[in-house]
Amino acid sequence: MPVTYARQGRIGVITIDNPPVNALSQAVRAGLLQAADAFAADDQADAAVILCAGRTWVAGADISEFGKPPAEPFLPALIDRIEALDKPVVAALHGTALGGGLELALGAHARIAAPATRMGLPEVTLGLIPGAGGTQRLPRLIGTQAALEAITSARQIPAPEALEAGLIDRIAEGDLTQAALDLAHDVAGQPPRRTRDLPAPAVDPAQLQALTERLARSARGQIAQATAVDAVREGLALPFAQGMAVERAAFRALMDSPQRAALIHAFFAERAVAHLPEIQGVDPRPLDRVGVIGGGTMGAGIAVAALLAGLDVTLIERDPDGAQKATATVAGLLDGAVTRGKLPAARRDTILSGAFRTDTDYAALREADLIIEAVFEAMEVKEQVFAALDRVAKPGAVLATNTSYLDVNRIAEATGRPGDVIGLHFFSPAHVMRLLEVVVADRTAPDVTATAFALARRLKKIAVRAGVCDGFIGNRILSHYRAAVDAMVLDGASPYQVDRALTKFGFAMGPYAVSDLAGLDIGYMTRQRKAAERHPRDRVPVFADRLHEMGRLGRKSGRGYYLYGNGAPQEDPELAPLLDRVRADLGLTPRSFTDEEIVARTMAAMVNEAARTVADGTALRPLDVDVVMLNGYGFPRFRGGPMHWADAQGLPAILADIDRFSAEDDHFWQAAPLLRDLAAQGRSLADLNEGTKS
Ligand code: T1G
Repeated sequence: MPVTYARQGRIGVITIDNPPVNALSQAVRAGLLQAADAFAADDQADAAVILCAGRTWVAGADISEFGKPPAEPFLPALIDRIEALDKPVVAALHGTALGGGLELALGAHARIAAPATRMGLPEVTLGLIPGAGGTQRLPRLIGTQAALEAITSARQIPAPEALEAGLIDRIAEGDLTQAALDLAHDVAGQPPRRTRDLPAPAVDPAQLQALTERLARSARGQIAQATAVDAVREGLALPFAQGMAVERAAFRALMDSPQRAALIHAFFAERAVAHLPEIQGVDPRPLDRVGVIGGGTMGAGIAVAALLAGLDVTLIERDPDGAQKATATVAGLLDGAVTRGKLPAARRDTILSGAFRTDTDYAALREADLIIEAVFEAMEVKEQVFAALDRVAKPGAVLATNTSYLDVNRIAEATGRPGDVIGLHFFSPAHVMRLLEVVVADRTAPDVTATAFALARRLKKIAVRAGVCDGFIGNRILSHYRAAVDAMVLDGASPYQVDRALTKFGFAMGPYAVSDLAGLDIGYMTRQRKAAERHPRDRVPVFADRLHEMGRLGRKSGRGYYLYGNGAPQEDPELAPLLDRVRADLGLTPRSFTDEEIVARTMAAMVNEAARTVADGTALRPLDVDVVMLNGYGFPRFRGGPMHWADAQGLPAILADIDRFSAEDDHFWQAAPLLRDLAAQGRSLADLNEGTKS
């Protein structure tokens, strides 16, 4: 039974026990209804406490039920039943009281929280709005503006702030259950304070307008946030019951939206990626002492990510000067974390005086459990590093390379312990980006893979398993759809139009702005590296080579595709004539592209190469590709990732696009057999995500 009712003295105790997060499944809702009725009928109980077993108060509705036929009792009605009781009910919060869990607490007559409790209404992150009274009760407790800020930001509110705002009545000193019982005793015999009966707070149209304008930028393309603002504004102007009807109608409409399906797919996919058969039941190796080789941007970022996770880090540089520079970089990144309020200053000081050290001798890595190499991206250099590590590292140490494309099998062969070697492809900045591609080589031992996933959990990153190939999952797909957009520019499209079309589609940045950010020399070196294997029909973005030769490297040189001054990047009037000259030299007659065609070609190329990565096992499932593209490449989250998006478009439609484009270039545009097979069988890419809840 996930919900029980008992009595301690004259206080009823309702306990929810539904691991792992006490989600409000149908069984929990039914159990709560029965417990509320039992309490109401218990004339020995003057008040009641609702509390949760396990690590957290209710963390929300049961997301795995979404998309299925709704089952009674519905949450709003259950909360109304509890609120309507004529004896007071106290909610005792701990852990993360989120979504429907917080809404349940708002229906209680008093709320007490353990000091470390965090609470919030994160529904907009799932493409929804609070659907069980949050838009109508929360403003009544903390005011319209504060409620809307909480709902549209989905942020978690710490208990002290919640107390200050009036969201909770007490912070428990000592044992939460006892403190909740004490509060119940204090309110017993008093008329229950029903949130619904509190006066609806004022709504300031100017504040709402300002919030709406902010959301148009911060939540560009998403519908849930604006819907929440409307539900609060319209609902608060009506009596409570009618306000609830406004909320319910808006909630149900969002429940049927593609954005809700996409965002919930993303939620479960980001958890499913760690469910790998090959590491089920496999214990990871120890992780406490980490060695990092190379103190450049990536090495320092990796070191800081490990330090922030409480790990001990020894960073190796070639000479004292390099070690000094690395220390300064690490200290600077930690200072940034302090400035952003992510790290207490005292913690930074203890890290720098204890958990972090540099050295110039590999011998300092003798005790390291895991060593991550982040040196220059050249196979010879990597092989030398790993041969040296083989001589120094203790037996069982995990030896990881941060390479972004090199052959991890070959790197492993540079050691006498290939089973201990794995790829850990961090994304820059490594102490911020959540994605970690775990590149499993042919001879990597399963417990080394398990160790990589345990490291990701420690670093609060999302690890995705990738096979060995040029570019693994993300960069391989990126280079393919980048070729599609470059071909459009060769054929007449403006890079600025491409960037605008793709940011309107929802990408955080367009590909040409990304090139300027990364540096045009990166793309230039990649093209040089791949030149030997270039197919005669591969189309080369010679305009990118021209810019590189002109020393226009992007942001770092103040000029790339865009001009960089003090304000926002500016379009460069000299780019169009340069493109015209390149097209003329190639004998190309430029044509125009619509924004729709720019999106269609980009997405068809992305989906096509993504399907190939799934077909050849580089990516385990389509959801692994989605997680990579959402967390490493700015793919719009409200579209769920390229694989989810392709299913939403319908694979036949994607194939029709590819066939249409193939008429112009049947070298680049060759439909992935997996797409053709699935379409022919009437199946979807999601069918390949078997065994997950997305
Ligand atoms: N429903 C179902 N399963 C859930 C769940 C939920 N709400 N939350 C977590 N899980 C599963 C998750 O899939 C994973 O499963 C396991 O629990 C541990 O989660 C009416 C409609 C609570 C902060 O959005 O933010 O209420 O992979 O790995 O890192 O208005 O889970 O082990 O099989 O994330 O410690 C609103 C979502 C729902 C909160 C814990 N609530 N959850 O993080 O563990 S909509 C949310 C989280 C709603 C109402 C509306 C986090 C967490 P598995 P985990 P964690």
